[in-house]
Amino acid sequence: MLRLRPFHSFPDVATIPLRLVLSLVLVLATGVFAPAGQPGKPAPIAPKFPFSAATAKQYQKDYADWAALPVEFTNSLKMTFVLIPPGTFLMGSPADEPGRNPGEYDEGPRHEVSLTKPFYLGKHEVTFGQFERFVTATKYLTDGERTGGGHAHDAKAEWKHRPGTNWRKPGFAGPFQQQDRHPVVHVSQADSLAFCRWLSEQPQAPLGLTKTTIRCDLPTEAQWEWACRAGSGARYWWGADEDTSGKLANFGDRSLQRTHPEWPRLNMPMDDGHPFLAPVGSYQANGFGLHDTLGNVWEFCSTRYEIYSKESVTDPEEGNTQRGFAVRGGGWSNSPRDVRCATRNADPPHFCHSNLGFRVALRLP
Ligand SMILES: [Ca+2]
Repeated sequence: MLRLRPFHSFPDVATIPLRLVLSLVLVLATGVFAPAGQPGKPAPIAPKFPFSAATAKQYQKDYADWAALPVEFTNSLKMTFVLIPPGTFLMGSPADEPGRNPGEYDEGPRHEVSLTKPFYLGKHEVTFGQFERFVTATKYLTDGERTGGGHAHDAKAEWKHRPGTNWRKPGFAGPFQQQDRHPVVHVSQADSLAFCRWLSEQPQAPLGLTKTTIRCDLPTEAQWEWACRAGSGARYWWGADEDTSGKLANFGDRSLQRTHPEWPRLNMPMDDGHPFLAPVGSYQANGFGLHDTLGNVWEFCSTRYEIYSKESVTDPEEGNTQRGFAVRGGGWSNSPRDVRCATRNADPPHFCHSNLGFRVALRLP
């Protein structure tokens, strides 16, 4: 497997594969990076959807080898990114999926989406510690801090504007000790994009990928769902059934019920020990190596909510400008029906909530 060390641990020249050197030469000569591929060898063909987690992992490795890109790399903020290869999948849920939402945030029609470009996606949600480094460096004030607070739940699951809550004071209605490895919350979509702009200027990329050739952004909603599913056509990336192990995702569960006995929502049957946020990476990864795509916090996307097309679409980017930005994956407070791969919701660009965060996508040209 081609696997580079992080950029700050510069690899021995003798270990640099020739194709990667050629990529670097291309960058230096043209300022443009493109996966070099193997001369005369076509890119690996994406597996036919749906496919298993093992197939996803193998395809990811094959594509990385072909493109001379690392499957994973870690930047100077200790943010790890994984390569998400291109492919075609069915986005949305079938009409008979249990818990399907046909209302304001319709998941149908299930339709074919092709993503033609590889990209990198954060292996984890952006953490409190990473966001704190951004704020320390830039003196940035989040939307919640500027406007008097975000939204948070009380012990009966009612959420509303709670003055004084912000990314440093999430306002959970129970004991909570903030850790650097918790996902940051109370960050709006605008705050997330500000973090991405700052991150673009940081030394972070492996050899051959520089800030002139990659762009830090949020994933589009289609990129998010393709990456989350990692081949799964089922309700969850691990299959059709709700988790009973407490090892797959941080949802509303017995630990939340124990902390808030009057919590009215249906919770998962397991006890994962985290009534609110869990440190990122506490649960198993999906086939592409991503943690917490489902659960822990909802994640902002770069695109706005839009009613799905009935037709096949390629690299969808546009959304409905009258709607909010897509948020996906569900969070610590949610019921099983609201944390499926196809679950959709949307929020305005300056909205902040104690179960809403983000992960970063790196766009390749
Ligand atoms: Ca939990």
